Amino acid sequence: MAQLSFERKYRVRGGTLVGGDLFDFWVGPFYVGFFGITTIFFALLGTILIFYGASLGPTWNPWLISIEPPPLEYGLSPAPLAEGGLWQIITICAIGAFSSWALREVEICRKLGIGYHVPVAFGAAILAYVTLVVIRPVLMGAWGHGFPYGIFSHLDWVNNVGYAYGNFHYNPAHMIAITFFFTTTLALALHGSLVLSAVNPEKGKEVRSPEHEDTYFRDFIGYSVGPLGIHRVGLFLALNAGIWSAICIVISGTIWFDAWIVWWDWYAELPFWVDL
Ligand code: UQ2
Repeated sequence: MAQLSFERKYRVRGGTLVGGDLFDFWVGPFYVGFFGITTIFFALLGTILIFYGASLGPTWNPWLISIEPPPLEYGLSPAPLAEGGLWQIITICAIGAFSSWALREVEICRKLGIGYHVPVAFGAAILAYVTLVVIRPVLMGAWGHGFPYGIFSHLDWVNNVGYAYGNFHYNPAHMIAITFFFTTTLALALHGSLVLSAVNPEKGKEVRSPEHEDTYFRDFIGYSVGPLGIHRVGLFLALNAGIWSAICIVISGTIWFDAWIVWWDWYAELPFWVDL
């Protein structure tokens, strides 16, 4: 079905989670919905507050602007606006905007009668962010453990937190997360190149079918995961990259306090050689 007539057929009322028909409309190509309105509200308010915070700070250099979380002394209480209170409200706006965006995705899925894979996948990214700025700070007892909202400042935060546990690359969950990030790029490179190789034949030649793609990999490595399977593999790898990232940071400072290299002492302490 042609794109335009398909969209005319499926752009119908219904499937909303809240608000009934009230926000059930499109603006140009964009579905709005209740959560479109809340997305715009939180995103706009958060952005305005970032600019306000920048106006209180020492610089307009976009690389150096930074909205800092409250000092650790404030614990988990609300802080004055200029001392981390802005960071707290901006964090609420960010979570409000991300969650609204995910729920707008859900409403679009419901309208079309498709699965919820996209909002679930976005949920893994939201989980990683919420782990950094809510779950871990709450477990550690201070909003000051969240990361600052600035381009260079958040890089400095990652650097400093990493070295607070010796060398973060010894964190086993961090190792697993990195392995999933790298494997995600491997899978997408294999998939993207394979699809393009089949659908972009030499001039004048026919587009090749998914069977050609299967046969390529069977000839090559004796196995093809299949044109549907590769997308299952891809989603699995990408979700795990985000989830293990969240795990690797949330265990640091909550259940593990030492340098991460010390964690590997269990290996030296195995019974086979501990008494040698
Ligand atoms: C495949 C297939 C595709 C693909 C790719 C494969 C026809 C178009 C890339 C090959 C993938 C394999 C063997 C699994 C790779 C696993 C990891 C963990 C990287 O068979 O079906 O569809 O795009």
